[in-house]
Amino acid sequence: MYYHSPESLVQGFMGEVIARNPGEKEFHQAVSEVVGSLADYLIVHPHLMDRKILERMVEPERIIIFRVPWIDDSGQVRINRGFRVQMNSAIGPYKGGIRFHESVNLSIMKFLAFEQTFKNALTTLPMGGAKGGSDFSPRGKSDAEVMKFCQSFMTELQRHIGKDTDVPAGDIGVGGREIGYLFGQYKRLQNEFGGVLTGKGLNWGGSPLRPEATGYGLCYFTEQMLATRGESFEGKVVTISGAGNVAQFTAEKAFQLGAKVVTLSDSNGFIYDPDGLDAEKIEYVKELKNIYRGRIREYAQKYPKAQYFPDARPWGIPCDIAMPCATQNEINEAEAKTLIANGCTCVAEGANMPSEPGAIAVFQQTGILYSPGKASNAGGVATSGLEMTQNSIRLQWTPEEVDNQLRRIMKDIHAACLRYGKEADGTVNYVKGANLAGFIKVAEAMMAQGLV
Ligand code: NDP
Ligand code: 2IT
Repeated sequence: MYYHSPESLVQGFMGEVIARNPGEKEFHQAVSEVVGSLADYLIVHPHLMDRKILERMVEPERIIIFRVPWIDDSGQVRINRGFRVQMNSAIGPYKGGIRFHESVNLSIMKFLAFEQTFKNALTTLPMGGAKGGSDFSPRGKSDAEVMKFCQSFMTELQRHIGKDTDVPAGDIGVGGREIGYLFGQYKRLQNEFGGVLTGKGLNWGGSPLRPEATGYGLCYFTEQMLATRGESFEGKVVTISGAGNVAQFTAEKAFQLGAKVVTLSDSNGFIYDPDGLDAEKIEYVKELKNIYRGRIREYAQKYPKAQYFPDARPWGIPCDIAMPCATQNEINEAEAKTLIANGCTCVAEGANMPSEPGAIAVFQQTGILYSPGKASNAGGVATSGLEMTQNSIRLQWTPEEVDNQLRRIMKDIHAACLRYGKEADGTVNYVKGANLAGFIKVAEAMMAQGLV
């Protein structure tokens, strides 16, 4: 298919994607954002279109969908659906997290696997793209139920993964506890102790700083963005959504870098603490969420100066920097306008695709610093890549060594965004920069490897 203009390319290509993948709205959204960034480049590189590189990139190499039967504590039979989308292995083994959440469906799995392919290419490490998960939610389940579910899930998944084939990790609803149960079952079935999952415990093959890595990396990337305008975290008011892995360590690093973090949230509401979260309060949140598996509203009971807002998101609270760290499509166009009207000058995404297209347009039109998740949250999977390296050489590095590598990687990703995303007027389009840099690396590998 020959396209005369970038606009006709986007329209024609998206028409085909939508017709071929009906109803997969999150997948359409993720592809549309990428294709929009690539169109100018593709028009002047027609050989990539001739070889249908883009068509191949939106067609997963393999999708596995499977039944996950288990028995709950009351003796009832439960059936969930398991997924693994192995999107692209051009630059390394499939790599990407596993999400356990009631909303999980094929569209969400495909959007996440697609994003992961570009993100992993940006990390500078050799990792392909994948994502998996289930419509099972660990929330409200006992440890025994979570273990039984994980064992059943892995009983099927183990056939399709391996340390040099596909290496899953955590995501929403999958943290250290779930990775432990999944790893135990894999090891038992395969009789092999290896780096088949990342996010493992420190004394059984895990990497120092993997739990911290996504949030810390997000802050290192944001520091780089702020530095382009001669600014830093020092004295800035930061709003964060989510209260899970990414949100907790984003809050911790932002606080360490001198910011005042005033919000956290979960799917029921958000807390606003006008005094800001300090080290002790962040420790409390970690304990509340990771050990007691409580709700964020309990924060306002523990710290009465904080207010809890049920059924609301934190974007109405005035801030300098907003860091969405919960889930996809959690900032809409109206919320983006409110953020800007209240003086926000930087939005750095910790979650995957947290901003709706209308919100992204607002950020870009007003010229604030805005980074897409696939660039700014790549520190998590990058540190997973470092965990794979440590597993391969059977060594464990120190936290300082891993932190230095993480800082270096986030700097390199930022530099790649500048290289490919700098506009004529000197501003940086981080969406374009990240998409183009990731695309070129994967496309070149695909071209070199022939039609596979
Ligand atoms: P967690 O499960 O640890 O925490 C998720 C948090 O987001 C919880 O506070 C949860 O609240 C909230 N949340 C989840 N779904 C929704 C929803 N539909 N609406 C509102 N709030 C919601 O997950 P992570 O912190 O690991 O992941 C957060 C985001 O970061 C995701 O987009 C993930 O894909 C992305 N990410 C994660 C990485 C990692 O290394 N873990 C790496 C890169 C990106 P509740 O308890 O109410 O569900
Ligand atoms: O979205 C992501 O990058 C993750 N959930 C982390 C994936 C990984 O393999 O560490």
